[in-house]
Amino acid sequence: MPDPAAAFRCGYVAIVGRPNVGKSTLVNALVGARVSITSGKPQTTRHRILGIMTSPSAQFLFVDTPGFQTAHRSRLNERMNRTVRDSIGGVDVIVVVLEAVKLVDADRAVLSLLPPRVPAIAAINKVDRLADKTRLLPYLSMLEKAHPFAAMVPISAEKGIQLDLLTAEIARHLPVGEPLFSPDDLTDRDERFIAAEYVREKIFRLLGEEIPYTTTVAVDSFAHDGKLRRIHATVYADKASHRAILLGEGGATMKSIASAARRDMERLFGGKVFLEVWVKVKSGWADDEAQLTRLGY
Ligand SMILES: Nc1nc2c(ncn2[C@@H]2O[C@H](COP(=O)(O)OP(=O)(O)O)[C@@H](O)[C@H]2O)c(=O)[nH]1
Ligand SMILES: [Mg+2]
Repeated sequence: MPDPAAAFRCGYVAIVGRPNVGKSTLVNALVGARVSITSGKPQTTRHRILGIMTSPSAQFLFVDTPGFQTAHRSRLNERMNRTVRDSIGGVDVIVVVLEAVKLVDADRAVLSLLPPRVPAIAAINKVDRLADKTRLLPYLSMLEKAHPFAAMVPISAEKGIQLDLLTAEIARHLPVGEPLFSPDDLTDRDERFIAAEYVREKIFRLLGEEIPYTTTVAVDSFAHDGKLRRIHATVYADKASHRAILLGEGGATMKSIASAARRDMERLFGGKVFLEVWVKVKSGWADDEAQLTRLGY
C-alpha cells in the first residue's frame, strides 16, 4: 500500500489580512521571487496574484489578495474587497497574516470573513521588530480565543524567520494531488502584467501620500526584439497637478521611477528591457466601472 503521507500534495492557499501586514512580502519570500509588489503604504496590492512554490513533496499555490479594508469607499476598493471574498472561497487553506502583537478591528473584520470549513493558520508576522518575545505568549492565547486556528506560527517574512515551519503547517492541509503548474512557474501572471505592477510599485515607494492611490498603470505594448523586451507603458493620474508631481522637474521623477522598475524587470525576466513611460490625466478612473474593467481591475 502506498504511504499517503508520502504522496505529492497540491493546493490553493489564500493569504489574507488587513492592509500592510506583509502579505505580499510573505508570498514573495515563499516563492523566492518578487511576483507581487510591496511597499510601506497600504493598498499596494490591487489584484489577486498567484505565487507558486514547488518543493519535492508539494506544490503550494499562494493566492495573494488586496488587504481587506473598511475605511475608504470607492468603486476600486469595493472591487478589491470582492476580490478578497472571492479568493477565500474554494481554497484548501487560509493563512491569516497578522502583525505581532496586534489584533485591531480591521484584523477582526478579516477573521469574521473566514469560512468555518476551511482550515485557517495564523502567521504572526514582523516578529523581527518585537524586542520582547515573551509578549508572544499572551498574544497567542488571545488569538486562540478570537478564532479556532489550525496553527499559529510567529514569522518574519522579511527576515525569513520560521517560514519553513509555516509551510510545513500549510502542507498538512493540502490535498493529495498532482502539481497543477510546472515546477519552474513562479506565478500565473504574465510579464506584461508584472511590468505594469513594477512601475506602480515604484510610484508607491517613491511618491507621497496621495499620488499612489489616485494613479494606475497600463502597458500599451510589450514586444520581444531578439533578447530585448520593448515595453511602452502609460501612468494614469487623476489630476493635472498629480501628473506634474509624477513627472517631476524636467521629468526627473518619472525617470527614476522608470529606471528602478526597469532594473527589477531585468532581474525577474533575465534579459535587457527597454521601457518608455508616458503620464496622462484620466479623471475619476477609480470610480468609473468601465475604466476599471478596461484597466484590468
Ligand atoms: N520589519 C518587518 N517588516 C515587514 C515584514 N514583512 C513585511 N514588512 C514590511 O511591511 C510593509 C508592507 O508589506 P506588504 O507585503 O506590502 O504588505 P501587504 O499590504 O499586507 O501586502 C512593507 O514596508 C514591508 O517591507 C517583516 O517580517 N518584518
Ligand atoms: Mg500586498
